[in-house]
Amino acid sequence: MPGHEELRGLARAHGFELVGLTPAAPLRDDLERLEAWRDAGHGADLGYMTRNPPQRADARTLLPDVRTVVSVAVPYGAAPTGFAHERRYGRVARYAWGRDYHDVVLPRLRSLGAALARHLGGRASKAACDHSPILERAFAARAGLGFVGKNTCLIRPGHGSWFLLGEILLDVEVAPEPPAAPAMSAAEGCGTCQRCIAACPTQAFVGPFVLDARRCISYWTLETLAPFPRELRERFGAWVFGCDDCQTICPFNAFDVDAAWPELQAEAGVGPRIDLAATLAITTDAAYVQRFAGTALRRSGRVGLLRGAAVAARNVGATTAWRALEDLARHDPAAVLRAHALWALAGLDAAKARPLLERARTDPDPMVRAEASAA
Ligand code: B12
Ligand code: SF4
Ligand code: SF4
Repeated sequence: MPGHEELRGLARAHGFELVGLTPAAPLRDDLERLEAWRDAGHGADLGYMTRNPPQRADARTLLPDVRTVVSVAVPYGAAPTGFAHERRYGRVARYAWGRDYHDVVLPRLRSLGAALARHLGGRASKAACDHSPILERAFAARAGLGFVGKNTCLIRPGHGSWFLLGEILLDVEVAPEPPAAPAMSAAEGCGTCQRCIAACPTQAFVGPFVLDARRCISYWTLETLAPFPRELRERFGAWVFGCDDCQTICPFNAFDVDAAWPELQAEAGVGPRIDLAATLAITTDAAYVQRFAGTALRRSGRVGLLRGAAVAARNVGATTAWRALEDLARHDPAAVLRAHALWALAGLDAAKARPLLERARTDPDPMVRAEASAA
């Protein structure tokens, strides 16, 4: 059986520099935490993680004969602390600047999985990244890749948290590697720091290590097509896709890290910002797919992204987007877009928006009528 150095060499040859492995025994403490999170309603409608917690804490859900979980961390590059919206741009979280990471990470993981299985004499391997129902941070922490911070992100001292996680499940046992340094516990890692909790613009942390997705900008902009809660909208600032605020503030992220692969660099995708007027002028799904093909933004769909772009337009004072917002408010078939466009127009210029708001009082959709009344 090859040694750990040989396994690392194989991983490196596939582009994975940060690798750890752990026996596949189910996660116990993490299962309790996941259940508590679900029971408190913090998981919102993220059904695939909350439906059956014991399965999420047990890698056998994905590969019945699993014996070893190999975790990888893929740096996507550090995000800057500031953002120049110039009253016209919406902000994209760092992990989504380049090509869609699911498309980039999974094929390499599968190919590494096949190579590892071959070398170790296994029969099967399974690759997972993000969408699989498995607690990726918890397995990665147990594999020694880092510790879970109070912002709930996996942090690796010396690297920060600007990385994605992926796993390869193997049906062969690999003796655990002796740790290079003693693993840092969550309490040791963060110490008395609480910066991320204070920095969250929507106060999404109910306490250290506990995030309520129902208040998180990342959840609202990525995971649901529902209307944004009115009381949170102004706090979304310029964010249109994800949010990095609880990571940029973290002292472990106080230095520059490069993206591991060219596909994850800004030049390969949409980069740090999108023009709000141009985005809000996208009227068909086909035009949307063409604009955002190959990037993670494609996953929100036209309605999901334009809803956030309307809110950002008001928050940054993007009067350049007035025309596009007016068109959405008048004609868009999606009620959620008509409603969010009205909210944006009312905030940009209440007097000028009045005729549109009056008109919307007879809109066929109750959500739009309610928005017009509230404005
Ligand atoms: C659902 C989800 C979300 C939700 C909920 C996030 C959350 N914190 O729960 C939303 C949409 C809000 C979200 C946002 C983001 N996400 Co997300 N998300 C997921 C997903 C699919 C499941 C997470 C989950 O199960 N949450 C439930 C909670 C209870 O579990 P958990 O956060 O994983 O925590 C477990 C352990 O870390 C541990 N733990 C928790 N607390 C404590 C406390 C102590 C003391 C200890 C020791 C351990 C511990 O126990 C928990 C298990 O119960 C994972 C992929 C996956 N399949 O795992 C990606 C994932 C966690 N997301 C990721 C990313 C990149 C993000 C964003 C940075 C994207 C962005 N820029 O907008 C933000 C970060 C927001 C944040 N602070 O978490 C990465 C994280 C990489 C990293 N370095 O940690 C993952 C792993 C995807 C990937 N493959 O790379 N995400
Ligand atoms: S991603 Fe943004 S909104 Fe969500 S917890 Fe972090 S700082 Fe708060
Ligand atoms: S900001 Fe402070 S408390 Fe939050 S994760 Fe980083 S070190 Fe931990």
